[in-house]
Amino acid sequence: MSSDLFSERKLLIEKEHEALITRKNEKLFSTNGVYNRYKNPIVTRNHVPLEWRFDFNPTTNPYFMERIGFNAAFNAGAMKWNGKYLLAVRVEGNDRKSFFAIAESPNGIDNFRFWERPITLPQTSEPDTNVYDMRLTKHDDGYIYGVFCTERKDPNAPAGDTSSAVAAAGIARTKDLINWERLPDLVSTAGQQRNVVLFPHLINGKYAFYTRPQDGFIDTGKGGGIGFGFADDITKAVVKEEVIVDPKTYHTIYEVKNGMGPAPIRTDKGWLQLAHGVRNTAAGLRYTLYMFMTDLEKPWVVTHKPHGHFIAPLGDERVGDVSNVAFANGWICDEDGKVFIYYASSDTRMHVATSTIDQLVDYCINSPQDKLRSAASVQTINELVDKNKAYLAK
Ligand code: M1P
Repeated sequence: MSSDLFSERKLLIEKEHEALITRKNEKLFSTNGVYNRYKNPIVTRNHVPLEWRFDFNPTTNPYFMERIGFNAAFNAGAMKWNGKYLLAVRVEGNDRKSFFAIAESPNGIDNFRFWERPITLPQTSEPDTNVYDMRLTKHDDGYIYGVFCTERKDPNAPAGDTSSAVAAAGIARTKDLINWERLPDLVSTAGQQRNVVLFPHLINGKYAFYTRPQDGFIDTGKGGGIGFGFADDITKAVVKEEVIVDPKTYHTIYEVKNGMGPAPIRTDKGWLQLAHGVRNTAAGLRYTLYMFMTDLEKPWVVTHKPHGHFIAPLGDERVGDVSNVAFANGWICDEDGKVFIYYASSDTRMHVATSTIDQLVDYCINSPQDKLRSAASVQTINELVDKNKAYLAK
């Protein structure tokens, strides 16, 4: 009886899993013309390999029950590797622990399949309680770096406080994305660091990081926004000084906090940057993505910054474990200028949007800036109406 059940369930579950992974994705029409969304999420918890979830031995698992459950697959770093589109996915188990696992696609928009095993991340002398949000950087020094958040219980938390944590930037490097060398965590003057991104080139012989200094685990406190700093040695990375690249600002979509997304993309007009901004609402925090460009020689200097959000959670994307969140820490630029923007919705699943370098540069340079007041926004709209009237009257 149980052997029939085992076989029946195994057959059905394997069939559905394969159908999900090989499902073709469909590009959706874009009214804004800046990027295209796609119909299906690209990686979900249901993409997690069955071998990580089920015991395939009918003697020890006669009901073919799931032994290890997974809650979410989101916030993925990304890179092109041997012609394939790779995501370093934050996979979260039902036990709330996240880890990283590589999922690979032949085309960047569907058929994402996890490699055989999750990444085994070596530990420092202070073991991580939880790790998440890896940014991949292919560095000039020949290594691929994964910079991620490592979270540990706050040793100064009062007795009974089982939530307070300390977040730091963990650093690991690899040459094959399978074997990883763990380096010491980034040391900086801020109490806490999340959303740290390694810049792909040395600047004046130094490693450079985008940072997000903050006082507390949730509150940024006097941490002013996205920062930038240098470290002499990546094997003992210390950032002594951070300049603020993009400050959190009153009444913007990054009023409460912001954080850099993936490592920037170089264009002949400057570095394209993707970040997230957080504002507070009566319904809780709202995370959206925004873009800006920085100077080619001084990648900490903002040159162009469109107003408002670039991608906000839409429709089903708005609901999940942490609702109303769009978050991105990975994108891939093809040789022909096509850009794959990998974003997660509501801390639950991964999506892709596609665009091109030309479109994104045009968006950054030609969209109006945020003038920070309603009356100024109306003035900007009127300027466009006047321009259109003059053109259409010709
Ligand atoms: O829950 C939303 C996001 O919250 C954090 O982002 P930030 O550090 O900017 O607050 C991160 O934990 C991120 O993983 C998460 O998606």
